[in-house]
Amino acid sequence: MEKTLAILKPDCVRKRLVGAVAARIEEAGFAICGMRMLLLSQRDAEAFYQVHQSRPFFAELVRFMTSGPVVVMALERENAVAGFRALIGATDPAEAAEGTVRRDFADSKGENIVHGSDSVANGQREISFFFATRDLNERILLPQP
Ligand code: 3AN
Repeated sequence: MEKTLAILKPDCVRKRLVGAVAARIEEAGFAICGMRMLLLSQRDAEAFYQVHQSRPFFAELVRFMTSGPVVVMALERENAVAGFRALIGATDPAEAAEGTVRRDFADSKGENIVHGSDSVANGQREISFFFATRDLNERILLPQP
């Protein structure tokens, strides 16, 4: 089954929206196979967002992502990567479709509540950045809805 990585960003935790966002994730049919809360170090944030290192917003992105705890989730569903990006909406909440997580909860392009992997290959890479294989509960171990 396809997997994707979600990060509930520091703004999501600060606004006490972890439960609301997790509910939307589960309502959209995703199984949570792994979940933990952690504070990203500067080094981890730089490594995780390495592809963006030459972008003008890189320093701001790293500063924000290390500004408080995040919740990382490994999610599983058919078409998980595209389905999750549809659920969260466009990067800029002003451009995100109605009913999406970012449209409803995010303040700006930078502080946009949630991260979702942008391809299946990146999803696998990003999940292994945060989770050991033994920490992932495959869907077969989770009760079906
Ligand atoms: P997405 O998270 O929707 O895939 P990307 O890959 O374009 O968006 O950007 C990665 C992250 O960088 C975004 N989640 C966002 O928080 C941040 N970001 C993107 N554009 C900007 C910007 N103009 N200013 C500040 N942060 C930005």
